[in-house]
Amino acid sequence: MKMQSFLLRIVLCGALSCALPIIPKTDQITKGDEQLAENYLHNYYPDPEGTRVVRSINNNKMADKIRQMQEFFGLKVTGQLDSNTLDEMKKPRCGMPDIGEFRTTRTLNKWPRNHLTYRIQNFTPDMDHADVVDAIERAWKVWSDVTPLTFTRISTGTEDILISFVAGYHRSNRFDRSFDGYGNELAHAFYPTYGGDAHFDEDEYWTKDLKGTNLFLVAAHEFGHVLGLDHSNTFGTLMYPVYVPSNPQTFRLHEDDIKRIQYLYGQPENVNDVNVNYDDDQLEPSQFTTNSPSEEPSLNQCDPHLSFDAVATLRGETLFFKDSFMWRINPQKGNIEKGPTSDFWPNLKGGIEAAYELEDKDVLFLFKGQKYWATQANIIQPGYPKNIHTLGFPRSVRKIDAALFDKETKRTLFFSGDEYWSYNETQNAMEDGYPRDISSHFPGFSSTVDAALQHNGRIYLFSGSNQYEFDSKHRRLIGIKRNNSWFGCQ
Ligand SMILES: *[C@@H]1O[C@H](CO)[C@@H](O)[C@H](O)[C@H]1NC(C)=O
Ligand SMILES: CC(=O)N[C@H]1CO[C@H](CO)[C@@H](O)[C@@H]1O
Ligand SMILES: [Zn+2]
Ligand SMILES: [Zn+2]
Repeated sequence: MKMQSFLLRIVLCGALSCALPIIPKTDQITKGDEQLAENYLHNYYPDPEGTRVVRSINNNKMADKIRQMQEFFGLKVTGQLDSNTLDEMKKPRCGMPDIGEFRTTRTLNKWPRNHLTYRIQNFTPDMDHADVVDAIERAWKVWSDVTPLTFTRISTGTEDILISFVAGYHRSNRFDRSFDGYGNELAHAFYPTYGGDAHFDEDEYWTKDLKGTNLFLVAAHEFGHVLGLDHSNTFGTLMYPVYVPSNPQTFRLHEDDIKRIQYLYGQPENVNDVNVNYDDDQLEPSQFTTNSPSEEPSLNQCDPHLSFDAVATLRGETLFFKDSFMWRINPQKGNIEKGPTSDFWPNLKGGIEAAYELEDKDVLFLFKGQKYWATQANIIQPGYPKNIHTLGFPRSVRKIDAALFDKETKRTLFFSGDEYWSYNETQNAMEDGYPRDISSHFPGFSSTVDAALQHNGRIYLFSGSNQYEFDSKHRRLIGIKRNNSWFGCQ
């Protein structure tokens, strides 16, 4: 019997209380473990729609979530609740998700000003007041040391950030939340757009040292969320979701956390004051450092020589990909946002080479080398990445340069080298008679395509810093444009 169906049997039997097969002791999964895993994945690996995936009902989806979680923590990716995975799930951690919709809805991911106030609403009986105040102050200092931000404690008036100790079910301005008693979830916080408050589970035993849960360490992490950071999968960073007890006296912020917070707020005003002599050799490179926000200043959307790697629509916005960054243009709001691709898809590390959206299915496809992903907003769909050859490309095709979905004819065009293919999305098959020569079917175009888009009855082929605009029905060249009007540049 394959392991997967074996596990499925255990689960179904557990639910229906039929006779259990003999389970090897090491892999024994109790009903409690199952429930814990279900809650864990629901909370930290949420579905965009917020639907709960129940293991016994939807085993495939559950296995996909387990895989996502295993990938995040660098565990062996099995899609099964093995003992290492369960052990990881039982560790005390932060209540914020490791992946999730919150990334897409976060239109404003930082505070609009640098001087912020906070109020400590109540105190934990576990510690002296003065020790609580001290731990909170030092937790803010972790972030103010490396940014131009300042944090001032107030006891009356309207604060920016409210800090509370609460147990069990509680309400906060817009959300009902529940803490889970002692252990597991220790605290959670709200991103700047959601008010920026921080809640600590009163059912923990909070301490200034490591006898209980160290308040300073947890607060410093939560304040990272309050400032707009999400979780890092690099062990050793402050924004790693699991609580790792370490000496609070010798605490040093990880290079990765520094890069990410400075990406949002910049460096402190007086850089000389900062003691950031980190030994680079000892730091593991992470997904976020590979995405290197430091490249950012060199990418100016109004640079007339700028070229793009991929262009696609997504839910009414237009996305332009370049290296590890992307711009999102929202025509309704008229605003342009720029950020690391990893803000949206932490596992993709940028380098997207082609992209297209199927609006009807609300799916965006992203291509990189021989792999491609289907994503719904920022959630990578189960079963991906797949190999591009499953789409019907010959082995000689090593990568896709560009893709577009032509809404008029309901087919997807893929460009690679000097040829293009037409794919029938209804049949899920390449159409006969392809590949064709790009230059003979897009008269006037004699180059390779970097990025492609269909928009308002026009096909745009991007090549270098030029855009070739075609009438999508007749493939008539309307014009060659070298303009950044997509970005409203002067
Ligand atoms: C795609 O396939 C379907 C089903 O065979 C067919 O009805 C449709 O016309 C095809 N679309 C294109 C654009 O060829
Ligand atoms: C002034 C000008 O030519 N603007 C065009 C620039 O490119 C976009 C997209 O191709 C067009 O929509 C503009 O009309
Ligand atoms: Zn967290
Ligand atoms: Zn709360």
